[in-house]
Amino acid sequence: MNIEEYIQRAISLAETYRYTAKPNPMVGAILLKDKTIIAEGAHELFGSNHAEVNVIESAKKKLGEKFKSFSELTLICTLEPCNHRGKTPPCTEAIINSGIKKVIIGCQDPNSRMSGKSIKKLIENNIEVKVGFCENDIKEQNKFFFYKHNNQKPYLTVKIASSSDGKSHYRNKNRTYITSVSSRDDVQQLRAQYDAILTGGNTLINDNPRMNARVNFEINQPKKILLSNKNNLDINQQFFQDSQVEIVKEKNLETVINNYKNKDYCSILIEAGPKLVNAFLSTNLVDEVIVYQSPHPLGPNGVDWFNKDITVESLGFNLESSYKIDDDTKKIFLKC
Ligand code: AOF
Ligand code: ZN
Repeated sequence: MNIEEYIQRAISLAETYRYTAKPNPMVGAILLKDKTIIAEGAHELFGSNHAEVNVIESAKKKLGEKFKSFSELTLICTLEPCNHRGKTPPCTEAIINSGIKKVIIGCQDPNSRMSGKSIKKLIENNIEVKVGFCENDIKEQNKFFFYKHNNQKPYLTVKIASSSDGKSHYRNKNRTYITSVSSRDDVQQLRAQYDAILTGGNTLINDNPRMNARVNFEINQPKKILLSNKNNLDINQQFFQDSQVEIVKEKNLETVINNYKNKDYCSILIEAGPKLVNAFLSTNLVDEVIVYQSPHPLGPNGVDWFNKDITVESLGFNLESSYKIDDDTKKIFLKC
């Protein structure tokens, strides 16, 4: 196997933990003696050991049996090891202390706290470092993480369910189901990918939503962000029952989103009614719009998503893909 093949293997190890590592990046690591894999590891769970620590710990069990000293081994890792004391101690320290003398890194960490600094630290400690293998795959795997650190803001997606005549719900009526059961299942998978779900006070009152991801695999549930300055919130509502809810009273949406610049949120899914959705779409903050479109109309008692003559395209988005989910159509639009 060549370096790229080992990195690809480490990318696959990392992928297993897509839903539990977030909002941290998925990272995989391998320890090699010559061409033999001695140990493998990944960042499995947000807040717990990083990949490098896991692989070193796993290799320690084979010390004396498969190798005599860590100086014989090469560490392969998909992302530049961290150099900070966050939820866990710095990986650079663990690498230096282990005695490893060669490190091969897929891609530099875009997080400004590491970005190149960890590589420098390893080199200063007489470790041979090679960087830059399968970078595009690593960036693609950690799309939201790279976006957040490169743009200083979380990736924002607006999701709406629309009737064939462009309506959101019936006037004066609680909760309208517009799309099929399969589309609603797809929304659960979508939610599972995001670090937070943002909604507004009206949706909370009208729909009594849970706004969690109901999927049949283990995930780090998205946090909930409620934009509302209502003082009479009913905290017994199911919305408040599971994952952590942050109530935000600030009205300026740029300020709201800017507040997440230094927080552990790389992606936010906005699921709200026409008022809040249009407010977001009139800013420059939204990166993606997903429309689940039903073939059925709501008619004159329905409330429009957009004012007359406004379409998602006219708001500055291009259709990226479109496909059927039962009789519904899922359309994904990206910012031009
Ligand atoms: C690594 N190996 O497996 C991962 C890294 O809050 P913490 O302590 O978990 O640190 C999170 C940051 O560490 C994250 O923003 C990213 O820069 C880096 N992730 N680094 O050495 C890993 N997951
Ligand atoms: Zn680390």
